[in-house]
Amino acid sequence: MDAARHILILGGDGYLGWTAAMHFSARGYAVTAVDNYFRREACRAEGIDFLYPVPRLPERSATWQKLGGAPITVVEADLAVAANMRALFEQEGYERMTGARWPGKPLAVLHLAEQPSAPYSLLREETTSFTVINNLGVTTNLLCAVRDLSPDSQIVHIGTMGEYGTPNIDIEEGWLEIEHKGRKDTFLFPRQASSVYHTTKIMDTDLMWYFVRAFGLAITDLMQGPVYGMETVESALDPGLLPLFNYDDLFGTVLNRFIVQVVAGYPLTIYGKGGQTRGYINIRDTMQCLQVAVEKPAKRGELRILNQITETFSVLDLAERVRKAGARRGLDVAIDHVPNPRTEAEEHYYNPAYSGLRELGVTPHPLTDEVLDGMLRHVLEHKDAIRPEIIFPDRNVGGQSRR
Ligand code: USQ
Repeated sequence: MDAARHILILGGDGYLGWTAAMHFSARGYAVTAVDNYFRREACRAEGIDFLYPVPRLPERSATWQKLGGAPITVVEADLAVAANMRALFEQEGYERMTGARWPGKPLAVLHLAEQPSAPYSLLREETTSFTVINNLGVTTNLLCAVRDLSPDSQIVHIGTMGEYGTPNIDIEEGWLEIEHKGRKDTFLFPRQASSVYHTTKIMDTDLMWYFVRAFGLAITDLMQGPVYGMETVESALDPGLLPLFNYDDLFGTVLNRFIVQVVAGYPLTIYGKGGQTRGYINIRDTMQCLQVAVEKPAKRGELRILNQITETFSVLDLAERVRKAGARRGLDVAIDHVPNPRTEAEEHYYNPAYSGLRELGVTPHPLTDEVLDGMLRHVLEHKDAIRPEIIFPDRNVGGQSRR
């Protein structure tokens, strides 16, 4: 195995992590996927099912190999425990944990091992504190392990556009030049998150920026908007390779939820006025972005920040697009404005820059009618499994009460 091409994926069981594992494996990289199954456990504890059953990593890895893929090494470990993180970067520890041969120091570490949900981070004290401790703990453990054991490994972190919030000025890609009393300097773009989850991502960026300045690490922070879709070239090969897919109010992202709602005949749940505008991205484009970040790396001593979105929509625009896509298949659904369970601006200015990844070679795939129809087709196959009661249960996730 070529040591220079080892990719370590932290959070390898997740929606993006498993999809990335196959993406890099198919392109000749030796992939190690690490996860503690937090998302599965949290969903079970909250009474949430995925849209379809998703086998655990060893089974998915076996399916991938049966279809001709190279072995994806699987590690089940909690990376908030520093010793587990460090073991991944040393031959003896790696071989003990995986039972597989050491593929060498990683060329890149994809850091996706975080609690990813804004509403879950505000559900109750326990989930708030878990989000902070887990997300910052994993990031800190990773930064220390790379600094001490593998400083040439590039870190590619999935950040979030939500770090910037919805400011009344144009959003730049990570940095802003400020002129103050006749002097100029460049700073991280002002951040103002709308949840504890998004705040942990701001804190990740601050930690990474310190480790870059102090220890010369090479880090790319990809500020991603809500992702949609489930099909990539690899996941289309077998139903057992599809990523986990949530449509509940905690872990489901808005477009994936709306598609399921149309199929279930459930009125589309627009939170509040629906003017909330975000940058969206197809899961296929997320894979391209991760690949260019790895293959055109940040330099040692650089924190490179790129905004990872394809186009912007308001929630209302999205609902209208999905409603029309459903109508073309004879699925008629109403659009409902429900009281917003979150604290966020419902009408605001939004103009982010996002040319950096295109300049590095990403070819964006916009949200076309064909893409929407492809998602509907997939979800229709699981229509009978949809549980309408998990779409919009009565719970407060950070805003005013619904009643
Ligand atoms: N929304 C609705 N109705 C719904 C669900 C969501 O109107 O049924 C609204 C939300 O209030 C929000 C927008 O749609 O204004 C996006 O919500 P979301 O749940 O799709 O996305 P968000 O909570 O922001 O988080 C997701 C991912 C997170 C990622 C983030 C990128 O879960 O990991 O960081 O998207 S961003 O939104 O740019 O911060």
